Parts: sequence; C-alpha cells; structure tokens
Amino acid sequence: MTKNNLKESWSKLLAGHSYILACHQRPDGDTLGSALALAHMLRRMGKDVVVISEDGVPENYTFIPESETVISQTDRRDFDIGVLVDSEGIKRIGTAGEAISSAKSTACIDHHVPNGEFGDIRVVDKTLSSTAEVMVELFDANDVEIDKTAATQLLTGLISDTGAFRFANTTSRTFEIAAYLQSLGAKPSIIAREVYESRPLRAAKLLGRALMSLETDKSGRVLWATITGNDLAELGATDADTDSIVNHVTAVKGPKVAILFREARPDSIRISLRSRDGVDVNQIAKVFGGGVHVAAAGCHYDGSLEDAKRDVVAEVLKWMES
Ligand SMILES: [Mn+2]
Repeated sequence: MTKNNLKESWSKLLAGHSYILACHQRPDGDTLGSALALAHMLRRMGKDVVVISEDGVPENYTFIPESETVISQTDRRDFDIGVLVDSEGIKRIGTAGEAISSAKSTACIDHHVPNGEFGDIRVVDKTLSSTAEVMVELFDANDVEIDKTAATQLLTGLISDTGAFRFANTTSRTFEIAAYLQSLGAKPSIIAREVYESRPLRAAKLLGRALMSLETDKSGRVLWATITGNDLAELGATDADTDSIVNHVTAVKGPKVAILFREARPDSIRISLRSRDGVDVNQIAKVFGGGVHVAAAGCHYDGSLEDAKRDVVAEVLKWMES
C-alpha cells in the first residue's frame, strides 16, 4: 500500500454516488467501526450510503457512533459501489453478498490473508493490525479530515482487533495511530469499557460453563473448551454471547493451541482456534474448510461435538509433530 496506491484507490472509490458497505458475519468492532467510519466520510461528502451487517450490531458495539444506521438486509440493487469491509471474501458477508455483487463496481478494504481477489478496487494490507488501521492510512494519504466521530469508530476497530493492544499484530505504528485518534477526541478508556466490560449476565454465566469444561490432551499442548446447545438454551444465550470466550481459553498458561467448540445446532459445530509461538492454526482450520489468520482462525464441522473434538485435536497434534 504505497501512498500512490492509496490515492488512486480513493479517487476510484469516490467515483460513485450510492454505496453499500458490508460487514462480515458475527461482526466485531473492527468491521463495524471501519465500515461506519467510511460511511461517515462518504456521507459528509454528500454520498448516499448504506451499511449492512447480516447479523446486526451486537449489544457491546451499539455505543459506536452511528451504529443505529446499520441495516441487516436490503432489496436494493442499484448501488454504484459495493465495498467489503474487513471480510476476506464475499462468503463472509452472508446474504448481503448479492447486493454487493450487483453494484456497478466493487471494492475490498481489509487486512486479512487474501482469499481470492474480490473487488475492482483493493485496499488490502495483511501486515496491519486491523481494517481500521488500513482506513486511517487511506484517509491520511488523501488528506481526509478525521473528526471525533470517525476517530471513535476507528479506535474501536483498533482496540477490538488488537485485544486492547495485547496481540502480536500491535506495532509501533498501531500505537501512533491510536495516539493520533485519541488526540482527535476518541476516548480509549470508554471504548475499552464498552467492548470488554459490558458483558450481559447470561454471557458471564456461559463463560463460567465454558471454563468448567476445559480439557487438555495428554501432553498439555492443546487446551479446549466446549459449549453445548444445552448450555446456550438453559442460559437463554445466543451465539454472540460466545464471542470473546476463546480469549479466556488462550489466557491459560502452558498450551500452544487453544480451541473453543460450540454447538450452534445439533451436528453443526463452530470452532475457534488460537495459537502461541507460531503454530499456524490457519493451516489447521483450512483442513476443515476455514481459516483467517495464522494465530487466530475458525472453521466449521458437520458432525457431533465428540467427533469434532476428536478430529480437530488430532489434526492440531499432527501439525505440531510435523
Ligand atoms: Mn479486522
């Protein structure tokens, strides 16, 4: 992403009048904050902009300015430009894919390992911590003024994707950008509280159950937690309540790989993988048709919880041995 690339991409992006910006499924602070910041800038220029998130806005992100404008579906197919935000492929945005693909031109703004070459306009840098960081570089290269609203939206992306600056994707540039956004009016302490310390009670209880379920392999290198469909039903919890639980599994000292298995529906298991010390869980997730980052990936397993645990743990151990 050279300054020239960023200038060229921005002028192509501005060529439209109507826009649809799509967040990925199970949205996080980065996809929402980044999409809303871009929408804010485009609206300021008089553009017609829709932000779509198939799964809506999770409770702990409703504090993001302008998040109330996010819609979860649309029948419109008349957009000039469709943008994938923080989504490494059209599949990750669910039903919004149709509206994006029907746009006269498409764009992809992201920091994931590219999965195909979606987008006539591509602003993708997998070395950056977050799509929010990509956005700041894009705005900066084009002298787009970041106001307090956009600074808050973008800092939310940075804070969520770096685990509040604790993950290995945090660079000195990340801190520079965070300081810059704070100087523009964003409040890190408020964002961190909203993102990390506003868990509903049912989600806290679900976390308790997940931690009680922890198991390891004999060598202690792999640690996993399980959430059953029954756990969700008994607590009245939703899939969104499982979101940050894998980070608590990762916080246990010793294991190199942490996994969360959750029974979304009977025989439909969602799996999150996290690694330490360079184990490439992206490769492991790929075996099961998933992926995303080297140290953080996810996949899906059709079958029982027990089969999912047996097969995925065996695959992890196989990768560690090779
Ligand atoms: Mn992201």
